[in-house]
Amino acid sequence: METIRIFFVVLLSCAFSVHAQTDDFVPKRPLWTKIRNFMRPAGSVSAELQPALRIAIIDSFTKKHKDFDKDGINDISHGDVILRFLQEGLPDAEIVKFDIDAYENTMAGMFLIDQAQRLEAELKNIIKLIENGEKFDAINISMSPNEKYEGETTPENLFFSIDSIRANLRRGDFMKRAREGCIVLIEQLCAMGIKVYVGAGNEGEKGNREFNTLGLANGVITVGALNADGSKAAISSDNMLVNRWARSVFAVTKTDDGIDFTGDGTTDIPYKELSSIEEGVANKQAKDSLLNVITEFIGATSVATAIALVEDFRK
Ligand SMILES: [Ca+2]
Ligand SMILES: [Ca+2]
Repeated sequence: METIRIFFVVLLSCAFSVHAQTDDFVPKRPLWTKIRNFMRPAGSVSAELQPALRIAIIDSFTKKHKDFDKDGINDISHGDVILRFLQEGLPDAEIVKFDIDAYENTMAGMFLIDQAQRLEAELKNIIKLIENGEKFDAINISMSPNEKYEGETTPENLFFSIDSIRANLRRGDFMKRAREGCIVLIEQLCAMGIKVYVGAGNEGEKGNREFNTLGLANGVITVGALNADGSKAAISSDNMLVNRWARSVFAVTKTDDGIDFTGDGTTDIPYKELSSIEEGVANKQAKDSLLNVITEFIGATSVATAIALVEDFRK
């Protein structure tokens, strides 16, 4: 194989050295395009160009989710909130976004209507990229396609019911089958040595009647949420699948030009991106007008998931 590749490299460089002056050379000769694509499949990045640390984040990036200025209009997507924690925690990492909203208004979107179906599609995309030579060290999945506890299964014995729960998922409707599909793909990624982080889910205050099915995958890191003082957060799901706990609650404060929601004092969303602030309003005015209405803190297992990943990869 290597010999064939070297042969093509030589062949290709000869071809380009002869025809380099002809701008439209490649488009008029699709054969060369085919050879070039063989040499470097679409989407691949050569190993020497890749940064030391490469993280995938699968989340919702198109739909706005969080309303910071409490005017009833959301200001930022769920994915962008989580992304910010990863970027600040691992400033040297390359973080690649996989947007589950991207299927909206597409042909695929007609079939991928459930969140787990979209997640399954993105996990398949990541595996394809890896097969094409891309590297990922970790995957952040701050999503929880939940299932209800059934029969004798409780948070305290959930671990021992994994086989029977998964058998039920396989026999279930398209949404249940997508959950099992995600579990299989996550196990495949874990077996490649990639650390996959999923949130435990936010079922704590609701009585832990549901659990995140992604936590059923062998090798996955399922993260529960802690308060700032290290105690378990009431909102966090808590069950036998949770094998990691991380801080999830961070104060939201005002900076000179926006809002800091990661607790480090740097701006994470500028005032001008908040829905209540009209463009052109001075920062000072924006700051004052938000004085009493701003959300006080942010926190859920989705944040804890990113924090656990950051803690594990921070040098
Ligand atoms: Ca708003
Ligand atoms: Ca910040």
